[in-house]
Amino acid sequence: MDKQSLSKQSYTDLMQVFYNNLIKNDVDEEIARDLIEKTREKTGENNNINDFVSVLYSNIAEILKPPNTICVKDGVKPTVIIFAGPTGVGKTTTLAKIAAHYSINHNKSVALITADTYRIAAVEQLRIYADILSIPLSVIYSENEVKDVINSYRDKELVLIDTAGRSHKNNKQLKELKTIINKAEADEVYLVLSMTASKKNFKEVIDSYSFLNNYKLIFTKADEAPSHGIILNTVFYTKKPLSYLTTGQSVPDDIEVVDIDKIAKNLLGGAREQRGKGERDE
Ligand SMILES: Nc1nc2c(ncn2[C@@H]2O[C@H](COP(=O)(O)OP(=O)(O)OP(=O)(O)O)[C@@H](O)[C@H]2O)c(=O)[nH]1
Ligand SMILES: [Mg+2]
Repeated sequence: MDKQSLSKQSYTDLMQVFYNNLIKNDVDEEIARDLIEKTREKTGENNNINDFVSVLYSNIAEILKPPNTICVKDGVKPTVIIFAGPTGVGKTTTLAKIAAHYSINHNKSVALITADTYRIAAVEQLRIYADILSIPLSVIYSENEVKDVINSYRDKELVLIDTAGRSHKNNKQLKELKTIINKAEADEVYLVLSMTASKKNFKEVIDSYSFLNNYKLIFTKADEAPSHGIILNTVFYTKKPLSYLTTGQSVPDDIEVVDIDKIAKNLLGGAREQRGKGERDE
């Protein structure tokens, strides 16, 4: 038996340790069981710690899949992107971060549209970012205006549309969102979800957006989240691609493309607490 090999009992203990870690990281029990079982089947009687960990890692990475981010089309028409999601998750802040990234780092011509006229301060919030970036912002008051406003930005390369936060329990609001998304004929739709959302109602939230055929996932508030389980759970149930992760309130810095390797390793680890950015080792 080589150094890394384990007795049958130790192998069972090893599976239990990793199962417990997944659960501590808020991975759904069903997914955690499935992952451990698949890993056991693949590693078979070869009771080797390294094999077990690397197969489990691959099984997690296989669910997460490589990230799929904004693709700005070459051509005459602007790429139109729409952001949707529950209230207060960080849609507007994330849109501002992305607008800054494309306008400053990629030198793209960007325009913003907001359909959020529900909250008095919502338009003002976006107007401040538009002014700082010197990019235009249009406000739409009815779903019927969206196509005309998009057409007025024919000279732009990227048009980002913000929508009002919708309660997953409010069917009327969700219906309005559906109409806007249909009328906008956006190239890409992003569903923005907070990593601090309760594990209890996340399926309900996801189900309420099942009217969207095609969307990508953005996760916010990684800096405040207790674990990364919600990311794995959401991808597992929706089968939608991950895109960006936001890590704080600061515009434009606190956003990154999802790092699958980091998430998979995090899910395998036992530490529940995530450290804030200011607490990182230098
Ligand atoms: N800690 C943390 N806070 C964030 C992050 N992203 C956004 N926020 C904060 O979350 C709060 C809500 O952000 P908004 O961008 O207004 O959220 P929203 O989804 O547009 O909200 P509604 O339009 O009202 O539905 C603000 O205080 C943001 O600064 C993040 O990654 N981490
Ligand atoms: Mg908003």
